[in-house]
Amino acid sequence: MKRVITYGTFDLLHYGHINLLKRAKEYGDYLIVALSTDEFNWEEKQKKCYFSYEKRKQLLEAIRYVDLVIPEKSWDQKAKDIKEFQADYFVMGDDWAGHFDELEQLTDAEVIYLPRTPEISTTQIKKDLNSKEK
Ligand code: C2G
Repeated sequence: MKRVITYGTFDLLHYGHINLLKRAKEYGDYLIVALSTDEFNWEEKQKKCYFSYEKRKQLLEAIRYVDLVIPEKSWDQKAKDIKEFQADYFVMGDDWAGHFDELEQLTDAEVIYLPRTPEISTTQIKKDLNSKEK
């Protein structure tokens, strides 16, 4: 059983996120998503989520590629999570390329950065919605 772990806010959930989760799952049989809590998002990423952690968790749990959702409460829980959940792969979009390479020294997991889906982002969605309202 190969296990994969990934991290993110996933708000507003869109097909770029789904593309990432789909490709991450292809590395194994079990995909764990560490979902940023509302507090972590605000304190560490200055992101005010549209959907609460519980709602974002509910959405992720409905995705066929996702097997388990756990909370992401701090930047430095990744090595512990990888060990606790025996993850073989740590997968992120390549906007994070290079940021988590040390996990290959700290754990047995392979770090993989996958190309982002370029044309979609929550910021873009909000911009488009605002411009349509005018
Ligand atoms: N993503 C993607 N394509 C997009 C948008 C996002 O592939 N068009 C990927 C990101 O690269 C990331 C995942 O989807 O791997 C989740 O994206 P976000 O919710 O924006 O996550 P982020 O805020 O970058 O949080 O500790 C790591 C952080 O929690 C990552």
